[in-house]
Amino acid sequence: MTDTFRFTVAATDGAARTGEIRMPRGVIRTPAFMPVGTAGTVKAMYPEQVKALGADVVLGNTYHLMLRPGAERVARLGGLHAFMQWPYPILTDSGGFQVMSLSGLRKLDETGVTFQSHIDGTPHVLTPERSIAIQGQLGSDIQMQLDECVRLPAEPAAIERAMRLSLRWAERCRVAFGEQPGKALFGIVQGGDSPALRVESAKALVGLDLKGYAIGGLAVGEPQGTMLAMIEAVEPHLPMAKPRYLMGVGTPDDIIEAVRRGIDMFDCVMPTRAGRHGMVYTRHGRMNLRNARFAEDNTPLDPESTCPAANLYTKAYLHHLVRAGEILGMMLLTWNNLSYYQDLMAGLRRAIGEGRLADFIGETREGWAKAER
Ligand code: PRF
Repeated sequence: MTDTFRFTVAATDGAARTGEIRMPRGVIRTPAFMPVGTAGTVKAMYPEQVKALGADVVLGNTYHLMLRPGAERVARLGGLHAFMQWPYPILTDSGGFQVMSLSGLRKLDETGVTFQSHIDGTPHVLTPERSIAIQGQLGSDIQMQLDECVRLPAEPAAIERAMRLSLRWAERCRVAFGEQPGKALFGIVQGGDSPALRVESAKALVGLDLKGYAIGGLAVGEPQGTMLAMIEAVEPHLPMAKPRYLMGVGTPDDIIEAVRRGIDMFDCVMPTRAGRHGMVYTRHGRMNLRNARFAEDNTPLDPESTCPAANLYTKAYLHHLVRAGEILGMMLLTWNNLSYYQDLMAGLRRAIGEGRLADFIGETREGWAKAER
């Protein structure tokens, strides 16, 4: 049986690659940035706007959706794609990471994780099998294994225990997922800041022959250099022919450095969350529009951008909206930020295709250096 989930690398430049993941709901051009749509919405954005910016896939969260409105309800209503009017690919995170960062009272053992809802305190259990069942009810196209992510710095023994538990959970997720043509289960490499544990985790996951591999447990408190060293340790052990996803990363600079080291997929709340807090990303760096120096700045964020949020409204107006707490301020800043991130990814893809990644990175950094701080 031929699978309708297929990844092809079209061009490489050093360790960097550009290609396509084809699946029944669409094509993901890589390297890809996946806007975060935690609760069935990329906050402050219409789905069609997200697509128009060039996003081919959004991320949904098992943790949030199982608590509200509930995975069974989403399934009865036709699945997450129909529910949120996003007919393109959806990747869902498995829940473990969000349990650790959001829920109250939690207990983790071999079986899974028991936790209290951050919404109403009700108790819930997430096992590898249940996480996969929920991701199936949501209709997710790319499902993530349940894993345990430890924040850094951490004791080596704690890192090793979590990595081995995550491996055992990966096997259980693989059994629970079974064969689903057109859909994918991704494993998650753990191992903290230990190159040896990272390599061991990667090799064991590759042995499970999954359709893609994520690197988790990074951007959790360690310096950027440590994160990049972990990517470099793992990358040679991941198959060339399968997509690689760096979870929860990152800043534009993190993304560039990770793409250069062979990463194909990213997700991060940064552009959306920052946009709701007055921060904008532009070709000329990051700016906080709350700053008084924008009060009478009658120029747009970026006249050369194709996004109206960047080329039409003035900084003075955006500053006013942000200061006044207006909803439109959040909408426009989020729109601008996601536009910037998607344009960056398109630029990276084009540069890798043309074998000029180093030049593109240099030009991008020169632009940031012009930041009005
Ligand atoms: N595991 C899962 N989701 C994640 C992470 C992880 O380690 C991270 C770490 N940056 C973000 N999201 N399942």
